[in-house]
Amino acid sequence: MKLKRAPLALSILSSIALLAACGSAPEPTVEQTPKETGDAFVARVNKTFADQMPEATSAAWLSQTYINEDTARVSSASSERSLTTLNRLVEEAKAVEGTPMSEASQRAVALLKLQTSMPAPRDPAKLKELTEISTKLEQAYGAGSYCTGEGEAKTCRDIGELSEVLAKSRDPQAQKEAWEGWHTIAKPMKADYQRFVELVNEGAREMGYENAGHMWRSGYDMDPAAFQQETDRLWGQVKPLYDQLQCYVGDKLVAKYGEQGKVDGKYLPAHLMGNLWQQDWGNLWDFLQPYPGAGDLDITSALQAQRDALYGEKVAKLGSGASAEQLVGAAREADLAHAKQMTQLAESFYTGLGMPALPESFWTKAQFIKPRDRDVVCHASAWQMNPDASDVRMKMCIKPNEEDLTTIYHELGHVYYYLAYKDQPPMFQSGAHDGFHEAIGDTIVLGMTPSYLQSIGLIGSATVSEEATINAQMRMALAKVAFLPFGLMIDRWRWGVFDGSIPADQYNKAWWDLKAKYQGVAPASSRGEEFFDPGAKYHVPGNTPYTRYFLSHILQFQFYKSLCDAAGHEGPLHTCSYANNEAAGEKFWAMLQKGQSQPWQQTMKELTGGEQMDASAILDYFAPLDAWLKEQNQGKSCGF
Ligand code: X8Z
Ligand code: ZN
Repeated sequence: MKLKRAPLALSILSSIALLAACGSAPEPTVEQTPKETGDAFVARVNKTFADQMPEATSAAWLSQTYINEDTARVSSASSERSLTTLNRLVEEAKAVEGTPMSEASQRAVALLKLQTSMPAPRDPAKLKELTEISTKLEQAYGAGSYCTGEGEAKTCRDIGELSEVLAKSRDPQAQKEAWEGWHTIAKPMKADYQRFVELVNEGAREMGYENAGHMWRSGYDMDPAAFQQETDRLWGQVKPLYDQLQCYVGDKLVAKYGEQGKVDGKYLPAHLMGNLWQQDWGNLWDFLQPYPGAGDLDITSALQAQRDALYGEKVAKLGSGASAEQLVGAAREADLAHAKQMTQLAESFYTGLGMPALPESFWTKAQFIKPRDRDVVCHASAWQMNPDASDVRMKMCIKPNEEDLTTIYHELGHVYYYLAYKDQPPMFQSGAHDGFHEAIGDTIVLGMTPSYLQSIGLIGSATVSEEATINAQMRMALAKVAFLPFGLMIDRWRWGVFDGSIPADQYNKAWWDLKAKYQGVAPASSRGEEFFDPGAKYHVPGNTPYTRYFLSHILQFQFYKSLCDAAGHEGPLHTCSYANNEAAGEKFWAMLQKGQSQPWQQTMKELTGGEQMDASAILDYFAPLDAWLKEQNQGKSCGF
C-alpha cells in the first residue's frame, strides 16, 4: 500500500537539476517583481515534499505501530501540516498554469492536486477535524477486537484470530460468530465516516472536482468518465470466467453444508468463504480442490513445519528444565526468525532477476510479527520513509501460511518500486498509476509455478499431469479470479457514497446490494443500517482507494506475459516461470524506474507493446480451468 500519500520527495540536488533544465521562461523586466517560472515552482514543490517526507512518514509509522492517543495526536498534526502545505501549493500553482515550462513540469503541475487521496477543506478548523477523524478511524480499525464474556471470563479475539477461525474451522456456527464478531468493530465508525465523506468532498470541490470519487477517478491520464467505462469494459471481459467459478464453488458449498451452503439458493454465504470479506477463497482448498492428491500444493503445512522446526531447535537448546516464560520467548524468537526467513525467500526472487538486495536497515526497521505489548495496524503495507529510499520498510503481522507468504511478495513489489524510482523527482516517485504499484509483487507471485515452488523446497514434487494442472490453476483462481468483483465493488460503493447517490441511511444496504450484484455473495442473516459493514474492511477506514487492486489483477497477467516473452518462454502461458531470468528482470526494472514520470500508457507500451489494459492475458492464463469449469457446471443452475 502506498502511504496515505504523505508527499513523496527526493533531494535538493535533483530539484536544482530540474531548475537548470528549464530555459523557456521569459526574463523578468527590471520593474517587475521577478515572477517564479513554472519550472522553478515545480522545483520548489519537489524540495518541499522532500523536506516534509521523513517527519510525515515517521509520524504515520508511529501511529500505526504504536496505537495510542499520543501517536494519534502527532500523526494528525503532521498530516495537518502536509495537507495545509499541499492546499497552499495547489493555490500557488494557478499562477504558473498555462505559462511556458518543460513538459515534465507541466505534468508535475497537473499531478499536484492528486498528491493525496484525502483532499482537505481550506478552512483550517475543518482540515484539522478531517485529519483527526482519519487517524481515529485507522487506529480504531487497527485496535479492533471482538470480546465475549464478562469480568474474569472476558476473552477478546483480534483480526488474526478471527481470520484463523474462518480459514480453518468448518463449523458454520463458529464461522458465523467469528464473521459477525469482527463486523462489530465497525459499528461505531459510521458517524465518523459520514463526516469524513462531507469533509473530503468539500476539499475535492475546492480543488475543482465534483466530489472525492471524481477526484480519485481523475488520476489515470485519461478522462475520468472514460476511466469508469474502462473498468466496466474490463469487468465485462472477465465476468464469464468469474461466473463459472462462483457456480462451481456454490455447488461445493452445498455439498459440504447442505442448504446452508447457499443463501436464497444462489448466493455464496459471507461467513463460509474462508475470508472475512470473501475476497480470496484459497482457504477452502480442502474441499474445493478438484483432484485431491494430484500435485501437492500444501504450502501452508510446509511453512508451519519450518517454523515448528525452528521452535524445536530453540527448545532443545533450553534443555528439559525450561520455564514457561522461556518457552514463550522461544516461540516468539521462532516466529520472528521464520517470518524473516519467509521474507528472505521473497527477496531472493527479486535478486534472482538481477534486482538489488534490500538495504540492511530494512531488516532492523520493518515490523515482521505482531508485537505483544501494544495495538498495531496489522494490515500489511510497504513504506518509503525518505526521498532517497535509503529507509524502506514493510509492516506486517506475518504468520506461517501461504496467504502471508504471497502478501510478503506483494509488499516487496512496492518496496522494489520505491528502490527503482528513487532517482526520479519526488513528484514522479509513484506508480505509473496506482494499479501498477499493486501489480508488481503479484506479477512475481505468478512466476511461482509448482516447479519453482519445488525448487525452493516448499512442495515435495511438481507433478505433471492434466489433473495437477487443473489443481494448480484452481489454486491460483481461488485467489485471483475470486478477487475480481470484490476489487471492483468497494469503490463502486465509495463512488456512490461520495457522489451522494448512496445516502448515509443506505450505506449498508447499498454495500450488500453491490456484493450480491458483483460477487454473488450474501450475508446469512440480514444486515440492517445499525451495522456499518464497509468499515470492517481496512481500506474504508484507512481511506485507500480500491479500484487499483481490480486493475492490478488484470495488469499483473499482462506484465507476466511480457516478462515470459522476454524470458523466451514457449508454450501455454500458465506454464511459464521467469524466475532467475535476467532479461525479464531488466525489462521489469526499466519499467519500475520510470515511476510516474510519463503517462502510464507509454510505460505500458514500453513493457507490453500495447497501450491498453486488457483482460486477454488473464483469460489466456486460465483457459484450461475455464474449459474444465464449463464441463463441471454443465446442467447446473448457475447465475446470481
Ligand atoms: O491491501 C492489500 C495489500 C497492501 S497494498 C496487503 N491488498 C488488498 C487487500 O488486502 O484487500 C492486496 C490485495 C488486495
Ligand atoms: Zn499493495
